[in-house]
Amino acid sequence: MLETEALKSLYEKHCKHGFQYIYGTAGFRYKADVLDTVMFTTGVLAGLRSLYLNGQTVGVMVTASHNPPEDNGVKIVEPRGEMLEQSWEKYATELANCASQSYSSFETKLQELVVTLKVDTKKSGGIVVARDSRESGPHLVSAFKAGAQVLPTVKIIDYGILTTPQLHFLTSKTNELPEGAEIGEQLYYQELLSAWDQVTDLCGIKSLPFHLQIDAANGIGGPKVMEMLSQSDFFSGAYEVVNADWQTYAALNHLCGADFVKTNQKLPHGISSSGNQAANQISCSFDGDADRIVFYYCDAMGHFRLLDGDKMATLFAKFFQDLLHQAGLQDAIEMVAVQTAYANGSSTHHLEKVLGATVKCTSTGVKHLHHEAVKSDIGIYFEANGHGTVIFSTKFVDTVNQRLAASTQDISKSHKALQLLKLFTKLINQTVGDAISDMLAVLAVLSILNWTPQKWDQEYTDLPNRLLKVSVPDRTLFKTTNAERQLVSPAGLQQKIDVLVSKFDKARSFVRASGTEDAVRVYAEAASRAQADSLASMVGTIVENS
Ligand code: G16
Repeated sequence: MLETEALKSLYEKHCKHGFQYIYGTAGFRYKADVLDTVMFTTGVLAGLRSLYLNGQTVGVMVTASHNPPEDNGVKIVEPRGEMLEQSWEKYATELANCASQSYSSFETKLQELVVTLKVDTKKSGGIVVARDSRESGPHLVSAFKAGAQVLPTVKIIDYGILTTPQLHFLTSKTNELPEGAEIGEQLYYQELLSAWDQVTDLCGIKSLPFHLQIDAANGIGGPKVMEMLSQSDFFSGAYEVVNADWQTYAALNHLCGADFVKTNQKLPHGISSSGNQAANQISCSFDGDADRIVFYYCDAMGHFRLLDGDKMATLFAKFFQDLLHQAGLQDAIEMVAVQTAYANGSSTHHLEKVLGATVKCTSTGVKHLHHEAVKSDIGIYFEANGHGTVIFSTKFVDTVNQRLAASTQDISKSHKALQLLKLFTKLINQTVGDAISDMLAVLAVLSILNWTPQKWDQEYTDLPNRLLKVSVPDRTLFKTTNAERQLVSPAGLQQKIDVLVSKFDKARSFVRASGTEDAVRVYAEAASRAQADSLASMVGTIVENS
């Protein structure tokens, strides 16, 4: 570790005083101009994490994902590509807030962490870092790298601009592949396209049954998805990318992208309703760092129809359930669908009552969903906002491989089902929700089932719902329990919500503080559009006045 003088000089160059940080739903996320200090301390902490894990490489992504262009943020990724171990969020927050107080407080906390965590600062470690396309990114990465220099034995690889899931993927590959292996974004494209080609070959799919429009939110997903699809003959002429202006900083997530489409329940800028009415047309929106995706189309009347994270969860649940039956694995392999309180009541009902699937509910944030999903052999986790993936256990992979090795009838339905199960473990980025990989997986499933977007949508009908953002003086006063479905503070507010909910049919509403934006979110669903809107607005009003 650096000597006091060098440490102090780096600290003084990069840290400012006075701001209080909290590690939120997806890391630290604030207006970019208050982030220098926490970038610096995250550099230190990522180094400590790597050393603590015996030198395994950890990832760091500088992004504010769906937030407006002036925001930014940072999150640490575990060696296998998962979100930072939750017990370390506390250390990350403490170190940042000590640095925000004074140099001596920072130094004391750093020494304390080194001792408590028994970190040997002479050993070597590694960090891979990337950023999304925001204007503040380069400056914040410099502050981060300065922090990482505090532990000179930790080497940094800077991948420049990537999508968040690419960074997760590369972090995991760095630890998985032997030293000297060529690891870069090309590996990501090759793995996904190779899985896609094998799936489509196996199923005799020669071309995409839809014309695909991709709204890239004017974020980094645009150039990356174009780079990947341009390498595929299969996709040639089959798609169009709109809102791909990632170099105009102010355009990021503006009137477009997954969050805009999901929250406003309407088409993004650049995608027209008339073009979306045909049965062979499907559109999707990424968010700013391409870790979320929602699909949509327009019905014959030109009405917008959303196919969100809940619809993806039910699509994958049906698909994998069918494959498990065909492969004779329905009793050997356990499958779970993990949702949050935002999941539409109809989707939960469909999963449980129609598909007979096990459903779990966790707090918002993929870190919580992922944690629950890993407990099963197939863990399908999606937030309604389109953030999610499917993960497969070692038992699942071993079972499928053993059955494949024992299967001699390679033209049988069960053999093909086993092959598909195996290939989907490659097509899906299991480290984290990934717009590009989820897009391919959904397109593959629809093509295999021979489903149109309309058919997918008709599986169940969403209860009308409304999501509102309410500004309050202090969102930290809003505390929840029961997977965020009930408020425990401010006192008495939940009782008022319950009274309102009881006045509507099939109604549900909850309130929680956002962990990525300075706002409180209000969700309401009910039997009709008018009821859902009224309930959301009434709950919003009592939140504002609380
Ligand atoms: C992040 C998280 C998601 C979460 C979303 C909103 O998404 O990764 O799991 O659903 O924030 O969280 P909150 O309601 O707490 O603001 P992203 O795409 O912005 O990284």
